Amino acid sequence: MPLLGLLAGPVAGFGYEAVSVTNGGTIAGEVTYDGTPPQPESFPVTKDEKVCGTAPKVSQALLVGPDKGIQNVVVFLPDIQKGKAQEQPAKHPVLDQKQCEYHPHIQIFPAGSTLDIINSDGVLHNVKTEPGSETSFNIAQPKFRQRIEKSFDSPDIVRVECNVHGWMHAVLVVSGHPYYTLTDAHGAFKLVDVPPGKYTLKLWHETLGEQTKDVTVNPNAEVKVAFGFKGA
Ligand SMILES: [Cu+2]
Repeated sequence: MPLLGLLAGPVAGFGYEAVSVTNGGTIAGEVTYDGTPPQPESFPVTKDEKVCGTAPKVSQALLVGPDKGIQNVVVFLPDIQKGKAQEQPAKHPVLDQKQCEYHPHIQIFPAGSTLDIINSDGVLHNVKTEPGSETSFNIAQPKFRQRIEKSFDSPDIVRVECNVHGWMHAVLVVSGHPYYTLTDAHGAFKLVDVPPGKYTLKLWHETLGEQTKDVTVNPNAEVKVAFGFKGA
């Protein structure tokens, strides 16, 4: 609804103000798994084997490295009011369905983006998000429909699944400002150019849940924060 978007003003809104950041600090840290991580779930391919392949699909939901670092944890500052401007990407972000898996499994893009949902497989997929939210939709994407465009106007964390291939899961993180990141393969993260001040730092993981910690960012300094998620 472009008209509504126009009336509501710039998407960069959400109570967030872009300013030039001088003497910004860094929040750096690690997220580790406390205990022995479970083996990733594995799902047999039960249809469309010619395209999906015959090897079982291994869940990407919980990735724990040899050093116990947890990859793909969303790390962000939920309450930040001002900071550097959020850049809109030059190209549409893409969610590709290839060999009956989503690529990438998880991604962050700014609110106001249009996501290109691509069907590279030439089989029927169904792209479904959680019901009951502004970002809820449920679209069949037959083999001849190679691209669907979907706009995401508000910050959110959106789970995507395919009802045709039950193992397919993805996460879209729609950011309201640039202070969002994902942990790397070692569970490490860094948020830079944060205006000095006190913040709540939030973590979100698709199976482990959420955690928060209070952090104080000092000018031109790095604050270190460690998080642990306990195994079930
Ligand atoms: Cu599918």
